[in-house]
Amino acid sequence: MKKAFITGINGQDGSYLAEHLLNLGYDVHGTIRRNSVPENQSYRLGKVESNIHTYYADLLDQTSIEKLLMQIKPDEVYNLAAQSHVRISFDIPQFTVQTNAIGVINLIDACRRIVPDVKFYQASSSEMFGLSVESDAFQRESTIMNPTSPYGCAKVFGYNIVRHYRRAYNMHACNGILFNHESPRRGSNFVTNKVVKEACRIKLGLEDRLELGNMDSYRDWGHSKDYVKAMHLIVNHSEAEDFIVSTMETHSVREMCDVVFKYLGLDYRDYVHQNPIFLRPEELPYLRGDSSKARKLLNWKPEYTFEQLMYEMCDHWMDVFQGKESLR
Ligand code: NAP
Ligand code: F7E
Repeated sequence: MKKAFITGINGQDGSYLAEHLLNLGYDVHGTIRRNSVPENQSYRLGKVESNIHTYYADLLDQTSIEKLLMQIKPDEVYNLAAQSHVRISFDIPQFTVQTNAIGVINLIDACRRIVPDVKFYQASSSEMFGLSVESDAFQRESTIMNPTSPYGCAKVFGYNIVRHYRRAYNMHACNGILFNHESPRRGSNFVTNKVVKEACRIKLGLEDRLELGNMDSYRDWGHSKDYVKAMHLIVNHSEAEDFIVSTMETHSVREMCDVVFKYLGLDYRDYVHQNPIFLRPEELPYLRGDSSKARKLLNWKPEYTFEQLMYEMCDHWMDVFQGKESLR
């Protein structure tokens, strides 16, 4: 039985990855951070919590990481732990850089010393590309990185240190450069879940307005369930390499509002207002990933369309607000 170790297992991706790896027959281990309120911390793991092993650890606490690597001796390590909110990275830049950059070297160096043959996956991000777009309006593996946030800058360090350890120490270390991916389990301060949740409340008469920041930025939005399958394929590819994972489509925040509100029988223009408080000091205006390499070498492609993703999120929140909650 192969052993997988997932940092940030109670996050959106960690929970879907745990389910996917269990289905593939893995023994699944993962880390959770200590929180003063333990209730609900593992709610995303509801379906699988009794079938996995969870431990308190923090990427910034080297001893906690080393102890677990020595104890578990995993075959595969998925580093998903991060301060993952781009706007909040402007508020807490040093914590973001500590976790998203220094945290990666803490973990990969511990792997080099304790489990040098491990297959290592780093959760890299399209946010690393920032302002760079190719002339055909895509970002791909060869696109120059020009990040626009503390989050993006820190992820560029993580990406580079993983490539360095691959070359310097011959480690099987890979980056998945994932474009935005969402689900009913997405944190509700990311734009998709914020829009869906508030639109459902408006539909049910519980709310009458929704305030957003920049509605004219474009994102390549996929489903987390599809993307965790790519993580497993990336790390198990014969060569340790870096791969873009994306839908190859892009939509503006405004278009996303239109799709969500229309599905609920509403017109977003009647409810959505801009509030500058949600604008960012520097914006990343446009993302569209070229995932041809992953599609060709890994035989991966997303199953969800953009509309199916948004409809699933709407159905989830309508169920929640009507007392029929189910973990999706
Ligand atoms: P998420 O839901 O925010 O999960 C992040 C996890 O990391 C949480 O369990 C969090 O714990 C944990 N964490 C935060 N700081 C930590 C620290 N210092 N030590 C240990 N654990 C820590 O994010 P996600 O959407 O699942 O994303 C997973 C990874 O993919 C992240 O690295 C993210 O940056 C990256 N990524 C995400 C996307 C996307 O669109 N979702 C795209 C590209 C890359 P708490 O809940 O206790 O904070
Ligand atoms: O913003 C705009 C905002 O916070 C998307 C993370 O998973 O993907 C994610 O980062 C867009 C931006 O995600 C609001 O300005 C407008 O242009 O949902 P988001 P993100 O910043 O793209 C990347 C790939 C990651 O790696 C990250 O971990 O929507 N926007 N109004 C808003 N965004 C938010 N959050 N709230 C608003 O009210």
